Amino acid sequence: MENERKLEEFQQKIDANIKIEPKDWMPEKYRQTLIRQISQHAHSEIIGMQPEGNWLTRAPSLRAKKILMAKIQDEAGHGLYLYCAAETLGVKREQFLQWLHEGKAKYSSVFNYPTLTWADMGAVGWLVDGAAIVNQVSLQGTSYGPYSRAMVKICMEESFHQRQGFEIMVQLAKGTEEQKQMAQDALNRWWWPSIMMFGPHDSESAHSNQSLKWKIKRESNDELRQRYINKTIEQGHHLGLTFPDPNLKFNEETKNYDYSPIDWDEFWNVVKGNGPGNKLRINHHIKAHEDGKWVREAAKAYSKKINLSKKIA
Ligand code: BYC
Repeated sequence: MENERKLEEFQQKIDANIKIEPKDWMPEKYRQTLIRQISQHAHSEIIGMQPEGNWLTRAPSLRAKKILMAKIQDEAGHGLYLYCAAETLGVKREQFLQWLHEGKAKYSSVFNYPTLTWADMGAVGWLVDGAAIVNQVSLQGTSYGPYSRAMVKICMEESFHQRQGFEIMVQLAKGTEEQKQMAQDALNRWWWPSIMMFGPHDSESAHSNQSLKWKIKRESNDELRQRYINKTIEQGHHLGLTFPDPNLKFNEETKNYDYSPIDWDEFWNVVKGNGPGNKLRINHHIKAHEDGKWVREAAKAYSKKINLSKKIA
């Protein structure tokens, strides 16, 4: 009875758009869902640095290199805010990383594709960050306070990232025939993976119903996917590029773009660890984590020393 009353009060708070804070009572399933989603979101930001890091040493100008470096640093910062938000739910960062390394935690499927040319830096910024923004603007309204506040800061930086990518696409699309081809090829390869970022269709989404009821998610996978498609098509037309989907058509009745069926076999294959870059990404993360062990130990030893000297003083 006591639990039922608490659950009812909890739902009333959610319905009244009152944020849930770390010390508030929450159903265990709400906590577990947030732990899963926020930590996966953090892992996506961190693993997402790898495909772009691949081009840092080969950026075509000092300007392009500085901008790309700043963007990648921002992604690291986003990962750190999100790990902090997830830690408020009672799980340590080391645990999150262990789940990632053991394959128990996911990260966005899109980061398992390779970045083959400089145009991919444009397509990742334009499409991948563009998709991420649509999802994250919606998540600013999530019911868990620390996650919502992290999203507000992250979204400000993401809009700069999307523009960085679009600028590269504009330069290439308006450049030589060969550069235009590079831009087209990058769009062809990143279009479908960016659409898959929003997750399975609503009818197949295991967590959506409960997450929408608890306002962890504010809009469904399909609603966000459609918004992303509608806005991105217009931008692609501005670039003079074509989308790799013959069925992409504006539907006067629904005021949305219709699109071809998504290849869910490909999506689940990548999610299950068999995409072109899954092993590379995880192995690289494990190595970087092991290489950084001495830094973490030194930082801990230093903070112990500081605390000790404070006690003595
Ligand atoms: N990839 O019931 P569903 C960035 C999984 S990074 C892999 O709909 P949910 C950037 C899902 O986890 C921004 N797995 O789940 C960084 C679940 O499996 P589990 C990344 C996926 O959670 C660097 C199962 O499928 N953004 O911006 O209600 C450079 C069933 O799905 C994916 C976020 O992480 C996927 N794409 O909804 C550039 C956003 N989709 O966990 C850019 C935060 C689904 O039961 N996350 N799955 O084993 C979310 O908004 C939600 O978690 C999702 C999925 C919409 C992704």
